[in-house]
Amino acid sequence: MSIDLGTPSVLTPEEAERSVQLAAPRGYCAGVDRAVITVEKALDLYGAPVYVRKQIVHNKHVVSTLEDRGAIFVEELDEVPEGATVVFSAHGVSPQVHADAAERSLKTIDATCPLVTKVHHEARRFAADDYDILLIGHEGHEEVEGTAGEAPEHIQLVQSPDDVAGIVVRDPAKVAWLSQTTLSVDETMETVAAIRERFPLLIDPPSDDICYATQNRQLAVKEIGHDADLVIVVGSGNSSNSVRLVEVALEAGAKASYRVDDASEIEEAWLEGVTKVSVTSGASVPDDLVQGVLGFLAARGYPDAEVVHSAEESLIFALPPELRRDIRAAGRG
Ligand code: 2E4
Ligand code: SF4
Repeated sequence: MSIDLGTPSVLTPEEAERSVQLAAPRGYCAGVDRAVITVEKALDLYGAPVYVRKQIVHNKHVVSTLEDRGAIFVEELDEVPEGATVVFSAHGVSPQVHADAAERSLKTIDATCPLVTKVHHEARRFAADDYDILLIGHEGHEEVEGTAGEAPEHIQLVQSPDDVAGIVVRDPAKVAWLSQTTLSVDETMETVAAIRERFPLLIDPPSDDICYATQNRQLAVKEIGHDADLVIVVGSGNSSNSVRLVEVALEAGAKASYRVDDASEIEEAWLEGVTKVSVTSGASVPDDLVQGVLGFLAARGYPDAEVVHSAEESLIFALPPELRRDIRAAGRG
């Protein structure tokens, strides 16, 4: 009797050398976790629909999952019916948006990340002390609009070192800088250096504005990406921190790096001749999307991923106080 053992799988030398490294930390940060849970709990507590001003976080899968549960995402408050409940996104809003909501008798739940709120406080403090504030960030990004709205008459946007020559301030001895929370650390430091060259008395923020999660994800992608043939970053196209991870990977030495919303966007051609693949995700990305990418690689003969730990994270934020109060009042706390 002969037993069929099947065809022995013989790996080519190239296949045998293949590796996949997975960044840790990656994906959800404390502020995103809090914001997404805020919308979920608001839906449970008040019932659908719950309105959300702007995408709660910049991830199309998160948004569509919450839409399926009854959230309605709007661009501006005039799309929200009078008296309805509206959640403000993790990126923060200007005081004008709070005032508009009050005027329209909307019930508001503020899911702004506490680390964004911290930057708003810094803006108010420097403005109260009559500083000119140089806000490093990307024009049109919601976080920048919210922070700048705290003191529009004191704040001007600086996007890159190229903008520095054109800065006009009232008193070169009273200039401070702040930044968006999700920028490239290295690029921001270049911009700060250029600003400081023009204004040597420049005042720094009291603590880092680029948050711990952004910094850790950039550190992690450098570690797994500097010698990679390909770095796949999972995240949406409007997610600043996700887009930065592609740039940081390339800057660190990765031969190629692409951002995808999910595995369906990976192009087969990207894998041609690729031995070492590294994978990470932005702060607004649910991990099942990353697992989908690993599954895609496994189906093409890549081995299980090795998780590379670059930093430990344990921060958790309490839910917005206005939501906690309503949860308690409903006897669900
Ligand atoms: C709020 C502040 O700012 P970015 O475009 O990276 O936002 P995203 O929603 O992708 O990430 C979460 C977040 C939210 C980051 N900082
Ligand atoms: Fe907050 Fe940082 Fe997460 Fe943004 S990336 S939501 S600032 S913890």
